[in-house]
Amino acid sequence: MAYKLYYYDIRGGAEPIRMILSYGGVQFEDIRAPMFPLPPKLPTEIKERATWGTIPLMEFEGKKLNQSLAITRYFAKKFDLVGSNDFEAAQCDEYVDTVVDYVKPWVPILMEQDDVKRKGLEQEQKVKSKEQYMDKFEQIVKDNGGRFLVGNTLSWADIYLAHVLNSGELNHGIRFIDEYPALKSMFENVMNTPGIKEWMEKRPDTKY
Ligand SMILES: N[C@@H](CCC(=O)N[C@@H](CS)C(=O)NCC(=O)O)C(=O)O
Repeated sequence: MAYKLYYYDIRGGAEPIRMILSYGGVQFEDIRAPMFPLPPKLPTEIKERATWGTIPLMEFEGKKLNQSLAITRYFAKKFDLVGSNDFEAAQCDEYVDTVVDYVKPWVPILMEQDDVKRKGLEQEQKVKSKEQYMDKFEQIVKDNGGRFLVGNTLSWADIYLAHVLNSGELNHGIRFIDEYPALKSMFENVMNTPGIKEWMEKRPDTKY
C-alpha cells in the first residue's frame, strides 16, 4: 500500500490522521506497535525509520513526514479541511493547538493506576476543563451558527475536537457533549461524515 502510518496501537495523536485519511478516501496501512506493557518501547525498526525517533510517522509517495500536527494539517489541506481563507486556516490552527493544550493534563491522569485516585483527579480536571475550554468552545460553535468551529464547512478543527471528545468518553467516561448542545451537534456532524463514519465503525477497539 502506498500510504503507511506508523503509531502505537492506540487512538492518541494518530487518530485524527486516520480520520482525515478515511475522510479523503485514502487506503492506508495502519502499522501499530504494541503499547503494552507500559511504558511502551518503540521497536527499533520504527524508531530508526522516524526522522526524530518519534511516532506518528507517515510514509507516502516516496516521502516521509513526522510530527502529528504537521501530518494532520498536511492531509487536512489536501482534503479542503482548513477553512476557506488564510484567516480561517489560522483559526483552525488556533483551535487545534488549544485542544492539544486541553489534552495535556489528562495524560498523567490516564496513567494513574490507583482507581480511586484517578476518579478524583478526573472530576477535578473536568471542572477545570469546562471553565477553561468547553464553555468557550461551546460559545464559539454557537456564535458560528451551531454546527462548525470555523466558517460554514467541516474543518480539521472540528475533527480534532470531536476525536478528543470521543476519547475523553472512552478513556475517562466523561461525556461533555451531554452538557453542551452546540458541541454535540458539531460532534455528530463529524461522526456522521462519510469516510469518518465508516472509519469509526471499523477501527480497532483499543484501550487508549
Ligand atoms: N511532538 C511529537 C511528539 C511525538 C511523540 O512523543 N511520540 C511518542 C508516542 S505518543 C513516541 O514516539 N514515543 C516513543 C519514543 O520516544 O521512543 C508529535 O506530535 O508527533
